Amino acid sequence: MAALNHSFFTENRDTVFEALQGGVLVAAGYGKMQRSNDTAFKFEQEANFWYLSGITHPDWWIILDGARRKSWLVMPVVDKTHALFDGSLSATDAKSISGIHDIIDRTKALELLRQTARKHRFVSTVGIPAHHEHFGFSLNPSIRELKELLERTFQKVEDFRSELATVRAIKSASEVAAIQSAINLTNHAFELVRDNLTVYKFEYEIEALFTHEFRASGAVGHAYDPIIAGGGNACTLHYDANQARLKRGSLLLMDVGARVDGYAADITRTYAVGEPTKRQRQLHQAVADAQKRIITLLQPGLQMSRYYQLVDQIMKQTLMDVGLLHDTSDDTTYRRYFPHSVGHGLGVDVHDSLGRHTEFKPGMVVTVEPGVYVPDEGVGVRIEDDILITSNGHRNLSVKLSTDLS
Ligand SMILES: [Mn+2]
Repeated sequence: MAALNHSFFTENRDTVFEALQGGVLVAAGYGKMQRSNDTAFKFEQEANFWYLSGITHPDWWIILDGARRKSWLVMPVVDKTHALFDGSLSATDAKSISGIHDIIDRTKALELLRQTARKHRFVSTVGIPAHHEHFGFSLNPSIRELKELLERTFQKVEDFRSELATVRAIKSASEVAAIQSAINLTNHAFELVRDNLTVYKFEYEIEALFTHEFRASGAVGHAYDPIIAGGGNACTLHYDANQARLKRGSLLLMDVGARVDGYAADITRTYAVGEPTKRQRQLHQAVADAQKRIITLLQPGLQMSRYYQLVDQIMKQTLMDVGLLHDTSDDTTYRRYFPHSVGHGLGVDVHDSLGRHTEFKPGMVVTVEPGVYVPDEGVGVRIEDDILITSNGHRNLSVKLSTDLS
């Protein structure tokens, strides 16, 4: 696969320089997080920092001066012991990855920030992410630490997170190519699974096959924890234990995506294990039809609020058709059988924010993933494709993978 080179990150910074309108942005990469005792979790870089730099090592910072259109990378202090165990990134390598020529240390960076503060009262940073309280997440401390340092140096620190999300929501041709590579690899693995479905006895065997296909091709692996959910397990939306025995005569929901060149795929198919029942066929067909109708709606200029209204109409009709809803104004029942959003942006993050956009625009990549979940019947169906909004409509990037039941 064609790895992204420094011109990709230079192009990203050029886009962000425009958005900065002469301002200054200072952003932190993530630090390592403890897994247990003296071991760390496998390092995963903060998405915005990666988008701007391509650096996949911990504790680096980036400084962008929008007025001078100039960038600096700030190296962390790595002592000899840590360098021996974990490796470190040399200034030369950082330069060739990022295309940034000025690599400075923390002392130099503090000096540069103090100088900058004489000309700029405001500084922008990538602030603390939204939603973490809702999910009860602990946060990587690097973002807060940099923010506190900037607050000591500048009069005002502004959060540039949503501007960056707005910029990142519109994908360049190279980003679309990376997403397409991730999708092609994921589709290939889905086809292998589908064509050998009778061979597998357990969900984990299928997870292992996806992992093997992704790693064997040189991709970093899964963009998120894969969901391999047989029968009623599909009704637990974030089921990822993937341990259960597959039962003949049940449906199998798989929500899987590879990460290639930094970008995620996010695809769901629901297949029959053995001969499907009439009811299983009916539910699967209803979701497949709804998904096709929803994809047809997508075009530039469509207001997102209008899109969600139309999706609700289609999904309520779908639930009426299969006898699960009897009154379109009964939102409680509607939400019981279709409890999640119809989709999200897709990019570096598997749930990529669409920023401040309120309508669909060319270059956006979004998922379309309606589903119907009936715990009482031990069945869940979801079908998910990844759609690029084009100048005159849309293109289904994952269309080559059939949505059929087998
Ligand atoms: Mn998704």
